[in-house]
Amino acid sequence: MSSSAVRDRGSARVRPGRRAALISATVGTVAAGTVLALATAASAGTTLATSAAEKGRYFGTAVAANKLSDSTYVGILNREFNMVTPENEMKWDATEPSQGQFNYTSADRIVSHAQANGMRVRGHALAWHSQQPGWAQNLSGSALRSAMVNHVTQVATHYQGKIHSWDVVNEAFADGGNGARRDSNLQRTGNDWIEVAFRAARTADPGAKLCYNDYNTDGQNAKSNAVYAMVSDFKARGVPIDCVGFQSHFNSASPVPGDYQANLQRFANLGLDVQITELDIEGSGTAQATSYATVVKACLAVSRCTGISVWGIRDTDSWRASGTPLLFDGNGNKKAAYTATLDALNGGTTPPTTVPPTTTPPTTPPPGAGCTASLSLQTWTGGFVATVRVTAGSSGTNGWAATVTLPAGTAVTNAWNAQNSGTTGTVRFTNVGYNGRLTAGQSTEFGFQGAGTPPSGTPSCTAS
Ligand code: 9MR
Repeated sequence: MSSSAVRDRGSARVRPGRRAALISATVGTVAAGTVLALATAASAGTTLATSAAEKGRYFGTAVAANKLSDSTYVGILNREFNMVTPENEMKWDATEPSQGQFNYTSADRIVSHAQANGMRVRGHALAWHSQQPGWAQNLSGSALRSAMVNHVTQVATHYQGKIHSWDVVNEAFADGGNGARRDSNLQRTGNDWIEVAFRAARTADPGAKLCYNDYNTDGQNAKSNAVYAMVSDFKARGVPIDCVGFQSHFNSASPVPGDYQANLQRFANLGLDVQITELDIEGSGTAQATSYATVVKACLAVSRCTGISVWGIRDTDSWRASGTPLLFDGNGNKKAAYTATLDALNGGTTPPTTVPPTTTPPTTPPPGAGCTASLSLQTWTGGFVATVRVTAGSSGTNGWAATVTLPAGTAVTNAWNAQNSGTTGTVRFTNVGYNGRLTAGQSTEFGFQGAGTPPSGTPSCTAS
């Protein structure tokens, strides 16, 4: 039976909005999660939320508080989604318009609506260079740093226990090819501003998942490599981070990258969740629908991709309305993109990965070999990021060292998941504390960034 037939039958049985009301009335004070589970069971596979829930994921949308009085909008919201992200209402300019004076009116409205309807909330965003109130824009140095920490603490405390995931820091890396941090007043307070924000958020709301969120990081490129390096470093040093958000704003100039799934997977392999946080895809018809299906299938194929949120409900609700990038048209009708998304959620022919690839035996290692290493590169003019995959031979390893020979004039500028001795010529990378011990055939990856010409050839590997 086609999923649209299932959908039609489901709709005929009971209108979803009424079903939600009935369940809420029946269970009364039962926890919100339980309400969600019951609603899921009653409407399996007929809405985005229920289909995603069957795959262990959420399906969310950005919500604008001023649209909660629009009955068409709210009807779709309540029927189709089980996660909401306030589109602008939790940003710094909205929540702290004057220093130390917090205003949660609009954001609270969205949170209340979510709680009343069994939806979870993604908080967005605690620290960001954009949409700062004027007073913060005019601060710098230690005054700005203190104001930022206070803001994170106050807002995360206000919503403590109500937020599934927080975008603690948003868009902190620059576009372009050098993998640098974005210049901003926050960045100028010191490179550690990001980890300081994460630590403050953890203290304020230990139950919320803490995410780093960005755009143009959806495929493997210099920007996503730089985020990857930061997250690796955070994990190695115990900075509290639980998830990475991939905004996934796509159009013809910036389509869904071919390595989208692989990119989600490599972040998941660092031992945290990945989330698709602001999905929209400009276009129409089959092409748009196919792209949506690609994104959904990629998430379903990555076991730690825990949910997908679109950036608005109807095309007319979008920040890019002229690109008609969403799942419902301006009248609230389901588009082809909606059907493709629902079908992809219901398809699930790709089973979730239950074993992270870092522990999956790769192709058979040479018998008796201590370890082998392979190199992959992302390059740009004047620089590169190298990812080295170390695979243990038949005896496993207690530790390993991989040696890479760099061309003259090339230098390592940064390394993660390994310790380098030297930066030029023949550079030896040894394991760090958590990735030296590999069982036979097991792999791990480390990376380094370099200035100059990338290395060629296969790194050598020795095991101890
Ligand atoms: O959708 C948001 C739009 O209403 C605002 O005017 C805009 C202002 O910066 O922010 C939009 O949301 C952005 C989100 O907060 C962060 N990622 C990019 C989104 C689109 O610009």
